[in-house]
Amino acid sequence: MKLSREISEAGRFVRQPNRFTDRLGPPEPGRYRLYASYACPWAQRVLIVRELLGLQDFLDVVIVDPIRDEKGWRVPGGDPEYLSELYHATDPGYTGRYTVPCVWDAKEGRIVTNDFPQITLDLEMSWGTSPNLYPERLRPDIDIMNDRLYHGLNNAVYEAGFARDQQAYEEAVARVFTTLDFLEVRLSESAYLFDTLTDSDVRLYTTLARFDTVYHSHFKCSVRRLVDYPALWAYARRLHAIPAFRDTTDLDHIKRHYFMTQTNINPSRIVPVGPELDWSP
Ligand SMILES: N[C@@H](CCC(=O)N[C@@H](CS)C(=O)NCC(=O)O)C(=O)O
Repeated sequence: MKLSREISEAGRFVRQPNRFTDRLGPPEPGRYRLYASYACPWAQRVLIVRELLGLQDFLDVVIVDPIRDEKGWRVPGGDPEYLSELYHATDPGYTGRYTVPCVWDAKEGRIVTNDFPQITLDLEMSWGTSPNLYPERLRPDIDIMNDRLYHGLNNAVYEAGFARDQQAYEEAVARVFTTLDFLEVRLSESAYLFDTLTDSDVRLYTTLARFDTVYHSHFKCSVRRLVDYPALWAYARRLHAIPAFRDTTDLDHIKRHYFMTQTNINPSRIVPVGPELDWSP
């Protein structure tokens, strides 16, 4: 499995760099197509921002099949059959994992970007400005928060789940819960991470949406559940009530993807029943 290349000698998961890092040009109907999975937290960020900013006419979306086999993500409708074909059309020598989210430029016939942290910022800075999810006055603070969220939570849950070493796992789990504890305090004083809804809330939400259903069990982030954090759980449900968040949250795709595709962690491919969660605000 290619993921094994991203396991260090010390058994830590070290994510591959993003291969395609060009920036999106100006919006042009029919030109750009986002390949996304409802299962993937990095892809859901882009789906949420696209809908919040009303960019549906400028960014087409293709949702890939949630179950991935050894050939990678499959495209329902078969154009192309596998996402890998777009990676190889762009770079015939590509040897990494074929990841979502990525943006295909139909005009130039290439993947412009699979650089997930930058895609939402590009949309926010140059494609749609209302609501302003990346206001200039908050940018330095949002950048710091996003960095903290990535290392302490968004990617740390993967570091816990994919660790091949007890100490590496424990270190990642400790970071996850230190971060959740910090966020619980912050969100007990404020409705959003800042005084208005921002890119950071989108990034936090997609990890929280998967936490009790997948990360708590499958990735062994088991110290506490999201529902054990009153302010964070209320915040997650409040965001879920916003259509752009709710419409792009598909727990069926999420569960089937993680439990049936990551067979290194769950060889039986059994998808758990539950947990029962009431997402109403
Ligand atoms: N582009 C990043 C993050 C995006 C990412 O990991 N997406 C996952 C889904 S959540 C994916 O597409 N994985 C494909 C694979 O592992 O083959 C990476 O290369 O690690």
